Amino acid sequence: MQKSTVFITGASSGIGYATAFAFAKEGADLLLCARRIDRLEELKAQLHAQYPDIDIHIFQLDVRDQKAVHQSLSTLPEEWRMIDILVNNAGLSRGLDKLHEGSLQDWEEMIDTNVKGLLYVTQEIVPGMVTRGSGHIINIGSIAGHEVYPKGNVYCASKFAVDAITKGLRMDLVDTPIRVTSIDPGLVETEFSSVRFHGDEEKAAQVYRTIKALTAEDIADAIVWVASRPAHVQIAEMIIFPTAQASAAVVHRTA
Ligand code: NDP
Ligand code: 8X3
Repeated sequence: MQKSTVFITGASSGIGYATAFAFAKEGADLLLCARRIDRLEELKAQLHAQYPDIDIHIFQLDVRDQKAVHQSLSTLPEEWRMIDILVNNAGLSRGLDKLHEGSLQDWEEMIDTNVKGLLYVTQEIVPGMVTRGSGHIINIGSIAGHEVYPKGNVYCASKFAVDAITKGLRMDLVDTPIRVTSIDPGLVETEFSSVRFHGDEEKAAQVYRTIKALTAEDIADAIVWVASRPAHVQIAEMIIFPTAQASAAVVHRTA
């Protein structure tokens, strides 16, 4: 992992943020993007203070904007072009509504970010991996990409799409040394629910009520683990639940 280049999308918060620290600990150089550049600047300063020997390059990017994705990734400084590990993490849910009562804007935001944004980034990065004959793509899917739950409709559809894209990409790269992995968590306490409920913190807190949810660090730990297996070992997918969760909808709450 030492001096590998790891590109993490959506590093300004939650799983992406924790993953930056986890790879920094292993001595990897970090390419980090998100829309909130102020957060990334703060993260970069903290990482540098703790891990002075690694190189970090941050940039502002909305993965929904195909032209911006192409522009920023095709004009990266020379020393940042050889990406060893891509962590396609940028994503979000918006709303928890019956389909017929859902918001068109919420649907478009989820599909544009979770599906199209992931595709745009992947298409920019994978050709270089193919040319070099090495690389690892780690997509952050979800249990929502394996099971639909009530009112999860479009978010679940977007994560089912991530599952299909991961499987398809793995098939398309099977004749190369490139690995493709999906990390599929259940409940992880991040800003995810606050974003889902458009900033309603009370509603967001209810999601993690009386259970010990996973932390972003738990997921980061799994991401570094899959990335650090020997080159011939490809972890295809990993579903990770808190111990109090048994499926998308079965969660044991003590009150
Ligand atoms: P957070 O809300 O804490 O983090 C989401 C990250 O994605 C932020 O850094 C955000 O940055 C970034 N992001 C969102 N939209 C865009 C965009 N258009 N362009 C670039 N970056 C974007 O949530 P999590 O850390 O929990 O979520 C990370 C991933 O994990 C998501 O794909 C989510 O679906 C998945 N996941 C989360 C689970 C959970 O329970 N928390 C469970 C299963 C999967 P910014 O706003 O600055 O752009
Ligand atoms: C996030 C997990 O169950 O809230 O993808 O959809 S869930």
